[in-house]
Amino acid sequence: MDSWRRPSIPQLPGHGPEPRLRDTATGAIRAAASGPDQGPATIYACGITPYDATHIGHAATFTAWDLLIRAWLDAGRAVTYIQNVTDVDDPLLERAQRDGEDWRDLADREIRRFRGDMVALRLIPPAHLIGAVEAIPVIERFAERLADRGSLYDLDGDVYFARETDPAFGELSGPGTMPDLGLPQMLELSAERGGDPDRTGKKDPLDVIVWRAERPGEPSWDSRFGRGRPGWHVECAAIATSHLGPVFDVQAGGFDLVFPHHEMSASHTRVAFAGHPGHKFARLYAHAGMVGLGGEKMSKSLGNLVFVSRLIGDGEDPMAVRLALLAHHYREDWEWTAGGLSEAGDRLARWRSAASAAQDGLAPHGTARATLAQMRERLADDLDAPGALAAVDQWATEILAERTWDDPPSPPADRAEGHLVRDAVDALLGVAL
Ligand code: 5CA
Ligand code: ZN
Repeated sequence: MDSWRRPSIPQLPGHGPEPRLRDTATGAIRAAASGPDQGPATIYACGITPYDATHIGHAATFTAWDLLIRAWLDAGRAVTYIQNVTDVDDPLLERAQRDGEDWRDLADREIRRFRGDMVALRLIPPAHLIGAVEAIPVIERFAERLADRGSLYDLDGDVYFARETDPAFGELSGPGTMPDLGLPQMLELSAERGGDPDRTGKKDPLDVIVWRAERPGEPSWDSRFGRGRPGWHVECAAIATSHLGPVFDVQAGGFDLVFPHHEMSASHTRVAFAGHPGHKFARLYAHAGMVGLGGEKMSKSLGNLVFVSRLIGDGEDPMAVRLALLAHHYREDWEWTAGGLSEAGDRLARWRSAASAAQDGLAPHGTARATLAQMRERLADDLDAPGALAAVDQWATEILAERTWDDPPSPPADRAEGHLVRDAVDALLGVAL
């Protein structure tokens, strides 16, 4: 499906360092991508299930990956970015049913709205935005690989993945990893997040559906597994590997996707590509904290949502919304508040005044370059956006203090200095001043 319009990205002098990121599996902070001789940096970000508008939690998570992509580009790396849209799945069908709407109309409307939100927030679009429905042939081919390796079984027409066929199951979140989930927690999370651990007849309660047989009133497609629709984890495994190959740099999503979603997609891929040499699926797993409202995780099922489109429709500056997101480290769990948004608005106004003063030459020599270096250093260190914001705050404070001088400093010797921080804020933070 169509992606969205790419924002302009100013060229900055020189390059920033290669970004480093915390890997959920090991807890280690390390280079987010393998060396440049291995080709472009590659990232697969799990996308929306389009049954409601983009809320601030989604926006915060996608903005984190946007910072990573901007840091890679600034480091001189080419980037291949893939994102999916889960445009057929239980929650979407349930919402369409509840509202008496055709599920396709609901998905199309929300995907259109999502694209608009992404453009307003100046997020770099993926090279390919891929819907589950359009990817059905790709998913079927991937599932055939699983079948060829004897890892699928039938239960009353539904096709399940036998996790016992993957000896490395748990590599992301099982015992010995940082999340260190034991079986009881895995069972609980599986039940909470779309699984069916209690269904009788399964080989293992954690086994997941790869192909769900047609149910009355549900959409379905023909396949070698019969009429039906794809499971959720195989959707992302198939889309990611069809574009990025069996090994890529970063698998990204919110923390709620660690288990079962990312564990299962990785497990599917290990089995599907058994025999392919070396490591499989993502080299690094990046997860963003959960944004809450009123003491609970913001979620479509709980209904405690702040929509990006509504904020913007109510006249909020999208750049203030973006700054409100960037005020929190991406791995933090935090609460959306009106106060946070108004502080972001104040910061934006301060930065805008400082940027015009700098353009008028009211900046002490060298401060812009030092600010750029600090921003690059902070962002390359596990996307420390609050640290980068603090560097720009300090620059703005110095410039706005200069304005009160009776005898302002002479215009910068280097004319580029006058708009350097404005360009850096744009290129690295995605905030247009
Ligand atoms: N379609 C699947 C992924 S394949 C899905 O999880 N869709 S979603 O619409 O529920 O979420 C889209 C992205 O936003 C995911 O990365 C998810 O982890 C993240 N997300 C959802 N709720 C929040 C929240 N409250 N705070 C931060 N991120 C969130
Ligand atoms: Zn996914």
